[in-house]
Amino acid sequence: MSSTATLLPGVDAGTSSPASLLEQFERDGLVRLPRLVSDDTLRGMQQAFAGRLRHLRWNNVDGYERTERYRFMVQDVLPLVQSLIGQFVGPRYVLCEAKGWRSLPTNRDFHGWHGDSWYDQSRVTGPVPREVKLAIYLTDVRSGAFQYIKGSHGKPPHHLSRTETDALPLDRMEEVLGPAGTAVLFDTSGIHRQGIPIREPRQAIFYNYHDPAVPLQQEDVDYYRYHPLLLNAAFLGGLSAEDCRALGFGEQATYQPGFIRRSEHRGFEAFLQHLYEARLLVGEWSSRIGGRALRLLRRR
Ligand SMILES: O=C(O)CCC(=O)C(=O)O
Ligand SMILES: [Fe+2]
Repeated sequence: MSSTATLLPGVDAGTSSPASLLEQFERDGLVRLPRLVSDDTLRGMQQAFAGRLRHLRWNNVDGYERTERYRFMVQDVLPLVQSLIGQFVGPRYVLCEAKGWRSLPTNRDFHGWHGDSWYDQSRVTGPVPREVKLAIYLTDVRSGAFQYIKGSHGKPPHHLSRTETDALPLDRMEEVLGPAGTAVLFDTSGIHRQGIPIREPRQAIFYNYHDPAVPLQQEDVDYYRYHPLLLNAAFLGGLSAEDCRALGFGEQATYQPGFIRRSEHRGFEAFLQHLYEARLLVGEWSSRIGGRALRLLRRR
């Protein structure tokens, strides 16, 4: 985990000082950040991500998750970045989710324009609690870019109806096209989506920061979204007290002991499990039979 200074090596004090980035973020709800990671780090992130995209997560394989047709989800990607977030979003914010996805080519607006719903809107009725995401592209993005309506943040987030979508001020839309390594920070209450058409697969990771004390909407409690981060000890050297706080060390607000996620595919999973057991059994028999045949051959 690096400090702000080392994570922002290329900040040009003239045009993108932290103060001007902050001003832009407050006004528009999003800000493109200077390149946050070195070429080597980016390559490492791309390799690690590609490794997780090789297989569906299953049994002893830690791969991707698939719950929809157009995206492969990778959970718990390493939180490599901690930078200006504290300044941007205040002292109580914690990295609450680190995940990325590979989006597949399509013309379908499968996600649609929305603000991210995450907190319990029946219990939190005052000002919209701030949540920000830091997005980093791992592939060059020439289509299917992240799109954001500038200045639309700060209102209770929801999925937009057809009528609301038709009335969107698209002249205020920022489209974040850019090479791998492009980073953008956005207030998730602002209206956004992945643009269409997506002409080539896009890989991106999204780090989510909010105050874990804010009550979550029921659907995210049921799913155990924003579970405490699962971290790799190899990367946890030399952390400052602030790094530890921002990573949620000791934070139990969202922890659910013994959590069991309800599966929507129980029958199908049971079927696959039986099939796999049958496969193991066949493997065991064939190695026994093979071993016996080999012994017989040797005796001859
Ligand atoms: O994939 C995208 O570009 C949009 C992602 C998004 O809606 C989100 O992370 O909240
Ligand atoms: Fe979103």
